[in-house]
Amino acid sequence: MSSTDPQKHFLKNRFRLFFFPSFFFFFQEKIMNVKGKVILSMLVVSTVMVVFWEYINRNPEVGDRTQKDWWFPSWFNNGKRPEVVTMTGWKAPVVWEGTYNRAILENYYARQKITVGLTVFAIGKYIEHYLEEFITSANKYFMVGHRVIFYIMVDDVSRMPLIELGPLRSFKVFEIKSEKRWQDISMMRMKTIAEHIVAHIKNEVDFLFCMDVDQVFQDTFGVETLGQSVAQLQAWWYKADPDEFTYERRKESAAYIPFGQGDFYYHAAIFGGTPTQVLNITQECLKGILQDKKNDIEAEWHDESHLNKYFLLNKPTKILSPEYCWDYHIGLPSDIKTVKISWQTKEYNVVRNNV
Ligand code: 5GW
Ligand code: MN
Repeated sequence: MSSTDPQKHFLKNRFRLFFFPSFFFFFQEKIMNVKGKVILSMLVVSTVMVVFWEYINRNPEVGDRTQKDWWFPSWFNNGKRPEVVTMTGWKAPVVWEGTYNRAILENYYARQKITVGLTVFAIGKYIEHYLEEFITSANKYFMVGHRVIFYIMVDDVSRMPLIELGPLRSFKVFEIKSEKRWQDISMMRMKTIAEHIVAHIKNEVDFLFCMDVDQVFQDTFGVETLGQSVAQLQAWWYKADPDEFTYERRKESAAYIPFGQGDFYYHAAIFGGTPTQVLNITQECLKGILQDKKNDIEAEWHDESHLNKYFLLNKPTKILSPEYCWDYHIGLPSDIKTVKISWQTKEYNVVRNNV
């Protein structure tokens, strides 16, 4: 797995490119003996080789981030998206269709031999209602060509649907006890995910995503989504002003975000990152949830309110555009080029029998 700092990497390349050639030109007239020429040409050749080697092994995301300064040919920065926000104020990429080069990224991550985990919960009627379609579509579109482990949490393993997975895919099923209230089913996922990361997931995967089950993969959800700490833009709010967001606005809640603050409204249906980062996300959200319980308050949008508070304080290193989790009830505006995951219709009367 790579931990290259793209910024440092970039400066290093610049130094090599600009410093060495000027050095050669300055001494060109003085060093005219054969020995000098040989050394000089060896230096030139080795410099060219080093630059070439660095070019081959560069972090593929550098090209996406340093849009103006990059000295490689502009054909590398293919297809930008000027009509949408593709970079945050803290310089994290917002991944939209057309802002990445999949072939280069695939090549890079294939050499890292990564394993990606995906946690999903199906409790009660959600097993029959959503699980099979979620896993079947994930099998087809999630990180194709890379090792994937699905972590499936159900309240009754005997009702697990039979699903045949493709090569490089495997799954682990865990039986967890159901919470009485649906709000708690949703919120206590944070606790279960944290426990499983500590117990085994941290040793099994390089990256981990956590997703709602009531959605279906429609198109490639690939390595362009990988990062240290990854958040998903909520489809209904991606163009709204932060003061309109449905953040928790009561001071008494741990999820409180005052008006005038906030970057984006993140969707709790998808978040991810490295196991260490996801552990921190889930532990911090759980802390907030438990503190609220102690103070007899519940955030307006439950775990999602706490996740939004977390990402306000700990900025995500990558954000996924609403193309990654789209609700067709909005329609299909031109911003949305390819829908990678779509929401399932909410049939609350069918699936929600508990209060
Ligand atoms: C049931 C009734 C109301 C709300 C949630 C549930 C519920 C959620 C459930 O009965 N079983 C279950 O497994 N869940 C898990 O929590 C699913 O993984 C689900 O995707 C996640 C969040 O609940 P959602 O998807 O119903 O919530 P929203 O915010 O997408 O409407
Ligand atoms: Mn959902």
